[in-house]
Parts: sequence; structure tokens; C-alpha cells
Amino acid sequence: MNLDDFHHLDAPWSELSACVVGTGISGSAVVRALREKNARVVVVDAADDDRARTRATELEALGASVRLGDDATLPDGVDVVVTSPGMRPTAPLFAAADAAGVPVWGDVELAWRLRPREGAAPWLAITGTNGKTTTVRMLASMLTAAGLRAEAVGNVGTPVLDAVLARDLDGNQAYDVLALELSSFQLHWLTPWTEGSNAPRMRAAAVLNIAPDHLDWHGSPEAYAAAKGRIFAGAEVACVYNSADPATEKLVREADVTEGCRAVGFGLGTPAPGNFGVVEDLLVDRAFVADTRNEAAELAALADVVPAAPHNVANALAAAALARAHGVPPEAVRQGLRTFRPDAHRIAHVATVDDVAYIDDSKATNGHAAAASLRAYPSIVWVAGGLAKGASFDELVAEARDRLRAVVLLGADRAVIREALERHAPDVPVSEVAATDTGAMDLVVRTAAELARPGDTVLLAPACASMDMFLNYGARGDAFAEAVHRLPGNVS
Ligand code: UMA
Repeated sequence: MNLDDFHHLDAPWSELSACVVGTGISGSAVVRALREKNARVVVVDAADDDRARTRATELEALGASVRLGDDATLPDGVDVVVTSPGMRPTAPLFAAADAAGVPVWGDVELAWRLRPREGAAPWLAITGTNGKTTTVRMLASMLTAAGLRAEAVGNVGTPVLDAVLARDLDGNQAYDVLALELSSFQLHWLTPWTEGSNAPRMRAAAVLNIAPDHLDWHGSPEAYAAAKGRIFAGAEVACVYNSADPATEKLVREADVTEGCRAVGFGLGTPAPGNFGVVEDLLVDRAFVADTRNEAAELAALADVVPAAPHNVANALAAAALARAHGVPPEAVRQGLRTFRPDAHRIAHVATVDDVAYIDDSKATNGHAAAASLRAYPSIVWVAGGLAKGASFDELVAEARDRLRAVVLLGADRAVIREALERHAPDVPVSEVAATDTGAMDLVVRTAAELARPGDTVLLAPACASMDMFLNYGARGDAFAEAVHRLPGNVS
């Protein structure tokens, strides 16, 4: 079968036979989409537990056949494998697909290929190590404020496929434009765009920052950065990069883009012509104005960004650059920022107990994110640890050292952080909580409370993933907040 024909919604999808990997959020969306087009679908998943079985029953009801407990054997007679993002590229199934000449797509690639032939909603996409979800939601808020039907989709949690296939009551596309959060995993599986190809391409794209993460999945920092760089391939209007992070600008320089596509930097200082930045207390655009040498569009006040921490102002500027690349007027950028509220577990103030503030930044699942929140407070009892994902903590600890009153460590890889503290901050008191049961977070918070002095901040910014002890970072943040609420003392 020639898969080159499968580049739009009207392709002969019912003739396709697909192996879908994963019964999770992406895999389920892929099965729904392919079964809606009457393709033959076999789903495989390594898991064979209660959750996987429940999902398998749901997918079988859609007409898919499901094989649990084996994600390594390629089913017979399939034309394509459509993988979930979590599956590693080194998985045996992909070697088998390669040997059999069967291509592998990700869920985002499939979504691109299921767009209508004419008038498909353009994609504005964001990646980066940190800040993706906040930025994509800010962008969706700005697009909506401009009167466009838009939604934040992708790694943020709503599969891109669901948005691409959604229709309004008249049977037309439900969205005018999509704001996509793309993870490095999803980008890895995108067919690289080249001139004249039908591969996925963005109207405009942004890389917020790059710091080592997911090295266990990608194999090296270079492979991780290269995956992020794919977001720029074929970009039509703008490639947005972080002026303070040369690695993001390098990706723009190396990208093969559409003629006329502009490189637009964002940063916290006064912007050069062609860029976004801050002048006094205003966010300004010197890129999408008639005369970039002499003109600047005022977009919003710093106070419109919540919380107005420096890294979040950078997020707002990146979102604004993408919105402006799509023609959103300055008033809608401002309105979008004013109505936007950050998700839970992102530098969320839980309570102040006995003049000590307790902050939940459980979303800080790597060192780069934790560094940003450690910079926001002068005197900190830092709660850290979990799954380190192969990262090192030397740089983080060396930078934060002078702000640390004390550290409380938890989780499987706490020794890696303790060793970095011994090297770079030997005078900072460190407590370790070895327990991993449901009461562990109570012990962590009580220990932190004992170490804190009035005026300090107890900051949960673990710099690690949560899955060694919790279902996800949300559950970890909830456990922290509940433990804080159980502390004796005066709450304000
Ligand atoms: N599976 C296998 N073999 C494997 C790996 C997974 O069979 O080797 C199976 C699992 O048993 C499970 C299913 O695949 O049944 C899970 O697939 P998945 O891990 O790809 O997760 P999904 O539920 O499909 O969710 C994915 C994203 N997850 C990952 O990239 C790990 C979600 O991002 C995303 O919101 C969702 O698609 C919708 O697009 C989460 C995430 O952690 C939030 N992302 C990482 C991050 O932000 O750092 C990249």
C-alpha cells in the first residue's frame, strides 16, 4: 500500500490496516480516529493489568482487536504502526517494523494526515523543556479573546486527533486554529518536513528553552535537542526562540523553513527590532508592526501576567509572539493574559503557617524547572527528590546554594541530589525521608516546618518525576498540600 496517498481526510482510510501501540490517552484517540474511518486496527500494549483490560474492552467495543502483555511482536499484515509517545524508539517492535518495511507514525502525524484537504485549521505549536503547558494555555486564551475558535491540545492532555476531527453542528471543523503543545517524544515521531513534501508544518512555532531532560528516552542531549528542533521544519510565518537561550536560536538557524518565515526572539530586556521584549513595565512587540525599526506595539502590562515571575513573563512573550504571528490584535493578547489562570501545582501558594509560606511547584519535574522556582524566593527550605531520569544536579545546587536554609529529600533517587549538595553546598542541613508510603509526605512537611524560620518559604520543587511514589505530579502536589493543611500552627 502506498502511504503517500494518506495525506488528507478523504484518503482511502478504510483500506488501511494499522497496529496501534498503547491503550492510553494517545492510543485511545488513535483507535477512535481510525475506526471512525473504518480502518482495520490491532492494538498492542505491554501492560496486562486491570486498567489496561478496562481500556481494551472499550477499544474492542469500537471494533479494534487488542493484544495485551506484548508490545514487541509486530502483528501480521499491517501497513503502518501508529505509536503512543511514551514508547521508546529502541523498542523491539520498531526494529521489527523497520525490518518489514512498515513505517511508524506518531499520533500527531496521523492527526496531520486526517486534516481536511482544503481549509484545514492552521497549527501554532510550542515545545521546550519547561513552561510548555502554561504557554500553550496562554496562547489559547489570546486566540479565544480574538474571537477565534481555538483550543490547547497535544501533550497538554487533549489529543490533537480529537481536535482535528471535532465538528460543529453544521459539520464544519470545530476550530479555526489549534494551539499545540508538543513534547520531544511527539516531535521525534514527526516526519521531517522538506520542500515540496506533505509532512507536518506549523503556521508558527516556538521553542521556549532547552535543558537536559528525558535523556533516558532520547539517548543523548543532542538527540533531545534535535527532536525539539523538528517543530520549526517548514514553518510558514515565524520561528520563535528564546533570546536568553542560544540553543533555541541555533535550532531556528538550522531549520529548513518556508521562504519568508521570520526568526523572532523573545526576552526580558528591551527588544531589538524584529523581537518581543519588555520596556519599563510593558510587554512589547517589535516584530509584527509596520515599521520594526521605529515602532513597537504595546501588548500588556507586567501585572497582567499571573504569576509575574520572570520565567512566566517569558512564557507570556512567547505566547504573544505566536498569537501575533497569527494576526491576533494587541488588545486580545492583553485580554487573553488577563483571563488566563495557571494550573494547579505550578508555583501555587498552599498556605502560610507561622509566617512560613508553603509553595507547591510539583510540576517542576526536572532541574531546569526547579531552578526557575528556586530563583523566585530568597530563603528556602527546599523539598526535592523522586525519579531523576538520569539527570545531574550539580549546576542546580551550585546556583541555588545561597538561598537554601535547608533541604528535605524524598524519593528513589534522593542520593543523587544529596551528593550534589555535599559537593556544592556542604553547609546546608539536609534531611532525608526514606519512607515511600502514603504517610511519607506528612513526615517531609513536618521536617521542613521544623527547619524553616519565620519569613522562609518551604518550596516543593522536586526536580524529579513523581512516579516512584505517586500516580503523577498532581498527586504529589495534592499530598504536599494536604500535609501542609494538617500542620499545627497559625494559618494565614
Ligand atoms: N506502553 C507500552 N510500551 C511502552 C510504553 C508504553 O505498551 O514501552 C503503553 C502503556 O502500557 C500505556 C500506554 O502505552 O498503556 C501509555 O502511552 P503513553 O505513555 O504514550 O501515554 P498516553 O496516555 O498516551 O499519554 C500521552 C503523553 N504521555 C507521554 O508522553 C509519556 C501525555 O503527556 C499526553 O498528555 C497525552 O499522550 C496526550 O497527547 C504526559 C507526559 O508525561 C503529560 N508527557 C511528557 C512530559 O510532559 O514531560 C512528555
